[in-house]
Amino acid sequence: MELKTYLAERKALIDQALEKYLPPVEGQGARVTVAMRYSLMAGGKRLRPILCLAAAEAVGGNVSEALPVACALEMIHTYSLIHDDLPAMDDDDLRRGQPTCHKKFDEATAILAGDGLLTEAFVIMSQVAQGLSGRNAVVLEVINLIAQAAGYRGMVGGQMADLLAEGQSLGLPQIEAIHSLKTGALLTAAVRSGALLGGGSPKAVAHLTRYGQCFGLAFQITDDLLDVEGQAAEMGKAPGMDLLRQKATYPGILGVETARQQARQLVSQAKMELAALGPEAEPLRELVQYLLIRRH
Ligand code: GRG
Repeated sequence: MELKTYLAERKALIDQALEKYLPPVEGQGARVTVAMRYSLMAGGKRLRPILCLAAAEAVGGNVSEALPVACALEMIHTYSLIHDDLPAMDDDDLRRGQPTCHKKFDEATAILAGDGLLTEAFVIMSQVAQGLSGRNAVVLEVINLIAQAAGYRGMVGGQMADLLAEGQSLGLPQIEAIHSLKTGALLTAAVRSGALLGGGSPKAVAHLTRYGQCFGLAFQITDDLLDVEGQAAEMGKAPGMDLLRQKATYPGILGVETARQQARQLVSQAKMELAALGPEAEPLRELVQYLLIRRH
């Protein structure tokens, strides 16, 4: 399997579906829908929707049935990036290689664009139940787990803890707790929701959930490493910001080499979780391996 081609094909599929789900950019309140489109279509990796589709595929499920939820996950992720970039939070000027939403528009519009994407995600997911007749209980479980992962029990809670921790010296367990909420929860929810929508057995769903947790932590460690070693042109944002903001990071606590070793360990743990699955799980194997060489 050629991962580069797989990623490009999946990204195209997701971008096409997102186009369909985006609200029209005319009429009352058009400014907010223009801003929603601007940030959503600014060119992210589409990692969360790709993971969701790959997990559905890994358990023999139908990719097209998981596609609406995959798009909803990308909307929730984009909302979190828009709000994270605001002056009240990370105060960033660049995201995905382009001016952040509040720089391109203004702060109020950026807040509303984030709110608009978050709520639209739930419109899309609740409509899935109407399309998958007879599987409403599964869809409801998926909506519930994504809501929990995005909210104060997950990403929002992790973001709060991360902001409060700025300038403090944290230990490894505290960093791990913050990141498993801030970054890991939505990534894990993406994998778990795909496995559920794909009709995975409870055992397969449990394996894939643990895969998602390892993926989430490995993703955060490699994100921290990129902040130390990455190139602005490849990352679409400035490196070195964690140090500047006195953020607690894995390389900051462990050193670059040990952090890299930790990421490798998590990647092999994630792959072990896939051992019970067949060749349909190959994209998930390749995706987690890719974390170790990613440059953005
Ligand atoms: C504002 C509720 C709220 C939460 C913000 C996701 C997040 C929480 C903050 C983003 C800060 C950050 C850079 C975290 C590190 C991991 C991360 C989420 C990176 C960005 O995700 P990618 O690499 O981005 O998947 P693309 O642009 O490819 O979608």
